[in-house]
Amino acid sequence: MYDIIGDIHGHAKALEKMLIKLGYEPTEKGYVHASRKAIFVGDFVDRGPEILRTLDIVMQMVENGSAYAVAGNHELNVLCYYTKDEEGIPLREHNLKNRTQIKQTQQEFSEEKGLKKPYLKWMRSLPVFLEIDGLRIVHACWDQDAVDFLKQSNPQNRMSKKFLRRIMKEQGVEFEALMLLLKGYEFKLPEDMVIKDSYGFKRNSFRIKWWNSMEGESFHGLAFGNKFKLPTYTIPPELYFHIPNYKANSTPVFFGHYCLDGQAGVVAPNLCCVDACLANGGRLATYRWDGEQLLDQEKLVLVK
Ligand SMILES: [Mn+2]
Repeated sequence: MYDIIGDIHGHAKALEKMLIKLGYEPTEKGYVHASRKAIFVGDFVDRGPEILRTLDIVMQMVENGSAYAVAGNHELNVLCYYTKDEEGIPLREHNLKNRTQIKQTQQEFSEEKGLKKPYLKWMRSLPVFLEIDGLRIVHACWDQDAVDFLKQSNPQNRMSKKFLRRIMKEQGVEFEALMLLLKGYEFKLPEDMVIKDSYGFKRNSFRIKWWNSMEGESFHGLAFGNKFKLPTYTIPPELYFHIPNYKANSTPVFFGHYCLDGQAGVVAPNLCCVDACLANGGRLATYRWDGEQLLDQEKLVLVK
């Protein structure tokens, strides 16, 4: 059975503490459990103090069959930052905001010449989504239409250079589908409203929970957990947009990304967010899954 582990963002110590707590043993082939496998929901890089050590632990587990992993939006960003288009221009602009976001990762990569190449290669090998033994895993949002579209357009289900160059150039349906799975839905604020993200950069959109309806929510409530100063009045219905409902009888989905802190875990009987916001002073979360279709909050394990 599977242990689904949330966003790590370079916190290798918390990861090792979690693996030990779950009964994985350090061996020559990395962490191994006698009867279970780990599944990582992505976002290994950026922010934390030991990004390469985090990657080493996860990569070794994946390579030796002790774990699966999917890509997060931070892996996507790192890949686009270091991948150039046909004209030699990086797929992700090297502006202040993007340079700030990648800072820790870049610092660790630059400690030694040639260090980043194998890590980038591994990130390009990560599946965008995973369906396995009655489970679905994606970094941010399981949207069936987006999954079906990507299965057709990108059957290898990896973020190859060719795939990234194509979607970044076209900025079309395929790009939108990938963004939906790795970043989820974003709410675009009216022109006169601006917020700051956790890095202090101004934004006019923010992530919203795809498993909840917008009806009756305030701007403040919708921007859950963020330190944004947003009005507490109810969002006018003309600003709602439709988010497809994930059916209650569909396969359980595990995802990270939302930095839910104390709210992490089972958000619907078949939906579980395992990101308890380790990167921003929260904890690392894992759901221990034993095949159940109705998820149980008691099966969430947390470490500081
Ligand atoms: Mn994320």
